Amino acid sequence: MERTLSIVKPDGVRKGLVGEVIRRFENAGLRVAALKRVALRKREAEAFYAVHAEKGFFQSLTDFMSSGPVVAMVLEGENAIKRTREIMGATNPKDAVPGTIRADFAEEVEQNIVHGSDSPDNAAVEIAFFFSQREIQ
Ligand code: IDP
Ligand code: MG
Repeated sequence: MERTLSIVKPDGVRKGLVGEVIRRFENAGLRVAALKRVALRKREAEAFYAVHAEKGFFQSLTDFMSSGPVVAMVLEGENAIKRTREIMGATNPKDAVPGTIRADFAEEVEQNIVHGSDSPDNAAVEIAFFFSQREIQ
């Protein structure tokens, strides 16, 4: 059993893809252990993506991530981190395998619909960023 943090990004919420994204995770056998809709402030988006602070796209990415509400969730299951990222597809939708969320719904690398943690350590930090212990069942 493993937990990961996924986010339907502001473009996914604007396009009405919250249910579709959750459906794909649930169809793969992942369980939604926590869920919330939240509007990130610019500073919060910068903190969440601090690992990318030196990248050229950091300002644009954090503007985008604070441009509207997101839906954050904790997903639970065997190999949840790897499986969530497989269902999401590659970062750049041009490289993503057809049938993945990013291949099916994203048009460009920045506004790519969905986030998923990339390691157990990052999953723990990212889950704690959005959820308190009592919000995770
Ligand atoms: P990931 O979301 O697949 O883990 P990361 O490399 O961790 O990809 O990048 C975090 C997010 O930053 C991406 O999901 C995407 O929104 C954005 N991003 C990544 N690379 C680029 C880029 O080259 N240009 C613009 N935005 C990017
Ligand atoms: Mg990443």
